[in-house]
Amino acid sequence: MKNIKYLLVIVAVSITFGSALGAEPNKTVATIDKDGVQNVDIIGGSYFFKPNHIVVKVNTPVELKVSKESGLIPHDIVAKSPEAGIEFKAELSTDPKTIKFKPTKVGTYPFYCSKKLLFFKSHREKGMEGVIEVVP
Ligand SMILES: [Cu+2]
Repeated sequence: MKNIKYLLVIVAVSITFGSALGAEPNKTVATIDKDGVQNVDIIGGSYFFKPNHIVVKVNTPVELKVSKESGLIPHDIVAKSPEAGIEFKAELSTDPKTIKFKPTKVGTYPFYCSKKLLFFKSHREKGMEGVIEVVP
C-alpha cells in the first residue's frame, strides 16, 4: 500500500515537472551567415516550440527552418504582425521548411500553433507559442 502512495507521488512530480519544462523559456539569438541572412532552426511538437524566444536584428533578412517532431498530431506555425514585416503561416512536417521574412520594426511579436481539436484547449493554450524579439 505504501508503495502505491510513493508511485503516485512520483507520477504527480513528473507531471508537474514535465509541464514546467514545456513552459521554460529557451532563448536563441539568430546566427548571421556570410550572405547576411539570420538563420534559426525551430522544432514544434506537443506542445512546445524549441526555441520559443528568438532574437533577430531589425531590417535584416531572416530564414526560419521549421520542422515538427515525429508523431501524428498536426502542428503549424503562425505569426500575424504585418506591421513589423512578420507574417507567415506554415504547416509543420518532419521535413524542414524554410520561412523567409524581414523584420522592419523593433519590438516583441508572438508566434504560435493555430491547431485545436474540437472542444479541447488550443495548442497555443497548451504551450505552443513563442516570441520573436526584434532588436536594433
Ligand atoms: Cu500544434
